[in-house]
Amino acid sequence: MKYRSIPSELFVRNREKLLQMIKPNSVVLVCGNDESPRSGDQFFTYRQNPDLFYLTGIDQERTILMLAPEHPNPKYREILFLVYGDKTMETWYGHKFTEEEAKKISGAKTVKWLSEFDSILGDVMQHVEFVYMNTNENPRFSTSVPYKDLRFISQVKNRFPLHEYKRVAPLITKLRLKKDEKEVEVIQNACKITNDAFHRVLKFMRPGVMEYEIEAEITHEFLRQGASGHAYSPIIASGRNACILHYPDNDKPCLDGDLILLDFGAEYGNYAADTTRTIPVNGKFSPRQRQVYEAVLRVMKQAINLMVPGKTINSLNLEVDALITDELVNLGLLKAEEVAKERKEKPNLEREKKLAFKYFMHGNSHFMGLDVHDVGSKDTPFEPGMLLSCEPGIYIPEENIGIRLENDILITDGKPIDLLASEPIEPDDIEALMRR
Ligand SMILES: [Mn+2]
Repeated sequence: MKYRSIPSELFVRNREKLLQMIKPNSVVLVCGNDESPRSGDQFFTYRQNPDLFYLTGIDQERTILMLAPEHPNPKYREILFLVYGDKTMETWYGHKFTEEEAKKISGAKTVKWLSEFDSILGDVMQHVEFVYMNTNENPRFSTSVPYKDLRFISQVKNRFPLHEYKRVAPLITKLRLKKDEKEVEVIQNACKITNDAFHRVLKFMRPGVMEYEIEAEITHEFLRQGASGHAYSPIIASGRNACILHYPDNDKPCLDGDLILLDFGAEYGNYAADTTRTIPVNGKFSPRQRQVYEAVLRVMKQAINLMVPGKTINSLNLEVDALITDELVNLGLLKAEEVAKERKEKPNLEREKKLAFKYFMHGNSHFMGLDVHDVGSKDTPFEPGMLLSCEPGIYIPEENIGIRLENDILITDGKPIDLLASEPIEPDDIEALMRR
């Protein structure tokens, strides 16, 4: 692994918490991802299923976790099934975990090879009534490709059609939403690496460089610090491209006088950081750019303080819309009378129909964790330990301006904690760092 090992106590604790949520007479079966085909004989870089990782810490393909806490044989109560690394396989593809290594990482009591899975499953199913299995219930996820969980479910169900099947996803979602201290430490490191990459960009930036050269600078810093890479495809969007929210190209030259929006984050130990900064290509904001920038920054500072227990993403969005709307009036983009009319006559208007939506057309926050857009819904009430982005923006394509600022905020009982608080954001600081 490129990252410092995570203490196995985290994964032991996660499994204990999950077992407290299941019915008696149950088995839990959670599988890891298999390799994803790329082209020819190649696979995409491996990425573990976040739920399997959350419960085991095992970063290896095709791993299966089986929890049957009431099984009469204590050795069958908690089993990790792993790919067996034989000589030929290890010669070509490298090391696979040994039994001892897998126990050390996960704290699991029993480790077996996948070749034994079918026969042990046959035994365990004799003793249980309920079978908890996993699917990806992330509300943002939809695919027509039958992924590993679905194939695993049909394999088990074909063999044991009369057991009662249950969803484990809502239970794991509940757990993943609230971060353990150990998780926060890992995320903090992902944020530190991301911040370092931003400093690198501030030194590198000048008119004429290509957007992909900036992407390369960021990637360089990520990899040299043990990150597995980007937590998502980085958005390096100069000038008007910044108004394309998920701009994927990163292939244009950065022009003197333009702003450049950078939305990027390191993935470290499978945890994501997620930041956005918008900086002047030539190192100095024009008066208008600075005016819009300061408006977004004011909103961000206020929005962070609104991120307290009891709020939801939906309720926070409405509050941030109001802040943005006031700024849009000050910037001369909306008329005060029209805003006053909207507020008075249509106080419950949906976001998409509001005046402000023309210039701020995305949400302010998403949950974060093992996925950059992590589990949890827009109506999940915030609780201490939850981690969310805070990312207001103002986009004015007709002025070639798109500004978004984004930090990662940990909800607490008191004041929210900004995990990216030390990443430069004040316009004077940005200009000073770019001068050097
Ligand atoms: Mn984000």
